[in-house]
Amino acid sequence: MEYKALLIFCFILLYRDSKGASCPHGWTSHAFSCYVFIEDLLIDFTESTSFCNRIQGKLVEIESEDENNFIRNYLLHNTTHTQNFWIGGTDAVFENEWRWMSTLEKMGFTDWSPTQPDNYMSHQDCAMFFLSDNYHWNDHYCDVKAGYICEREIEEGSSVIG
Ligand SMILES: [Ca+2]
Ligand SMILES: [Ca+2]
Repeated sequence: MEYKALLIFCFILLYRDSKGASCPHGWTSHAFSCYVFIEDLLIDFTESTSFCNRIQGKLVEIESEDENNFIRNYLLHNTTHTQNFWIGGTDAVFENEWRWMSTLEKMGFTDWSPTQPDNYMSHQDCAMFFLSDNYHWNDHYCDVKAGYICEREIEEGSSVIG
């Protein structure tokens, strides 16, 4: 009985969460994050990281297939379909040890294109959604200019939960 009550309570929290949660203007919500997709000002990996930090976010970090599907679908259907998009992951420290920038944690979920990462010419250290591979991931030269996706936590409104 208590277990059931707990389940209902969690459901209400989640429901309120999704109803009351909001993203800043111009950002798109999915699950517990807000995303902004930028393809009009193409910049390199380092510039993308600082740009996202300046707008209180981070270069997108993808923890699950669900999150990846959401972003890929967005890129395939809601962009001009002409650009690559930086992801906040790099193997610049140790070759072929891919980590997320904000935490330096090793990547769990990945969606590399079948032939990637190939570290082409021995210095491709930054991850991106690659247009030519139908927006699966590729490692590319970090100084290449591309679009980018910033991510930030969804705002809970006035209520503070857990
Ligand atoms: Ca590399
Ligand atoms: Ca590559």
